[in-house]
Amino acid sequence: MPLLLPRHTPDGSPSALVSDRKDRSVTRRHSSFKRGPRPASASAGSAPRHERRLPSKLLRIVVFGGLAVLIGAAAIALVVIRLTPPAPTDPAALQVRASMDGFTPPALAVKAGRVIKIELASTDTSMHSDGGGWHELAIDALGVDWKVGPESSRVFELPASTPPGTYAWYCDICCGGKENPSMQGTLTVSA
Ligand SMILES: [Cu+2]
Repeated sequence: MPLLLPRHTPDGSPSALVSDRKDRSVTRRHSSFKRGPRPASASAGSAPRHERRLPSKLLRIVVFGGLAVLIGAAAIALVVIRLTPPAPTDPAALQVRASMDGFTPPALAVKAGRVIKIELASTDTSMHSDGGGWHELAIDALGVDWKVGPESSRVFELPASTPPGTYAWYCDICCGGKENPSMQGTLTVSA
């Protein structure tokens, strides 16, 4: 009887206790592994990594952002420089700007009986493979063939004796020649 009772009850409980103790020790070890050394090493190792990564990321963002801003500013500057005509040398002259995009303005209207001064400017640079930035204002009917170099201007004159009429002008240097509609314009001389 006494043998049976201890066998039965201690058989279950001691083993259970042992197993419990083992489990606790295991969980302790586990927890000690999880909460103890691991987090310490992980936090010690990963936190500085994060701190190291953040500045490098910021640096990349700053560098790439700066490069993007610089490239954008350079592109805008190039466009502005290209679109900015040379300053008129003769404010009294009619201003005509020529570029690969055409003439600005594409039409002029003047009164007959007086000298017509026209300042022709090229806003294109010499880097243009088509014509090298040179443009022309030619009016066959008047024997006019004015030419201007890249990023420069010249003042030309039509005599006061120019008869009233509508004269087509063209540039035959660039953009496929005088057949290109954008390289054409009209001078109207009214009586
Ligand atoms: Cu032209």
